[in-house]
Amino acid sequence: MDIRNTLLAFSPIPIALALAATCLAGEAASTPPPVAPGAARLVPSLPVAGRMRLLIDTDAANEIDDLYAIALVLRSPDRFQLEGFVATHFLEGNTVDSPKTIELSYAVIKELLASEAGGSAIRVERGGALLRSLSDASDSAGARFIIERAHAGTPEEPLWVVALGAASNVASALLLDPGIADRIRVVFHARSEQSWPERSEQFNVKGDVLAARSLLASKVPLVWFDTGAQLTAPMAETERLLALGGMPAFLHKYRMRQDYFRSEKKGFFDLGDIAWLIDPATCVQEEVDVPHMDQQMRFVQNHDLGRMIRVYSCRREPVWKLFYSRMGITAGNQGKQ
Ligand SMILES: [Ca+2]
Repeated sequence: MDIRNTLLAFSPIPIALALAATCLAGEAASTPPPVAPGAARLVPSLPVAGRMRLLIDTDAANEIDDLYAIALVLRSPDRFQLEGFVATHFLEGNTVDSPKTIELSYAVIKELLASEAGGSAIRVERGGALLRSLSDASDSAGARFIIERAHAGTPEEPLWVVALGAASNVASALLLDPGIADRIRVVFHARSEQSWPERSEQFNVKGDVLAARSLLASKVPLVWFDTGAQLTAPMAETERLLALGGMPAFLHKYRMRQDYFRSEKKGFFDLGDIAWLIDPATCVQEEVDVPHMDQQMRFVQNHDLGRMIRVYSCRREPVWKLFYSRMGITAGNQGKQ
């Protein structure tokens, strides 16, 4: 069903705001951008240098891109102080079997971590089911883990929560303890750049629409990561990981598990989120008003939810160059050891 034409009545971003969209790459963390009038919502800004406290919420068993994203985190201790992972559910067709798919994600996260020295010691918690309403949290060990690690920091040293699957756990954490909103920054992988600003069409959003809506309506500083399809990788490129052994080899071998993973046109979407956190110049971003969303995943712009960062394009070559260099492949070492 093509409903885009029916959505043209929704107001696009005003031209003045579009012209004022700001590229924040390299912005000093000490000077956060202004918040829209009447909305006490901080616009996230990446620290220019140094480490970020990071927690990854992932539906790792659903796809292959989560694993490449996690690997980049594990090989970037200069940038990330990794607090751990939450395993998240995912859609199968049009339904979500939360207990089953959370367990699948948990197992794949543990399998990947076991391939990397020291990885098995990293904490992994299980997330919860879908939200039952916009204000009804789904309590879980994963949501409590997010709350715990949020309180371990301060507004000046926030926890960055990257949701690479449905937003159930981070939305629930915010509902269970709204006091964490100023102690976390949320990056939500909601890749749907072709249909912005009319609607989202994305798998993670569809996986828990109430959670995505709750996240938008919350006060949490938010990055709407709206891209990543550009991050394709021919088999011949990732095949170079085999010679490195360990986790890099695991990543390429994982591509053999499904025909879909082997496709030359396969996007490694979630890799973009992590590359952006390390080097925002690998992607392109803007600052926009936070929209509301209805249950049909259509955006409704009332200009009353403050501002957020929207990352809307990734540059393929710099992202993969960053990834391969962190895995141990450089121009002079093409994975041959
Ligand atoms: Ca994912």
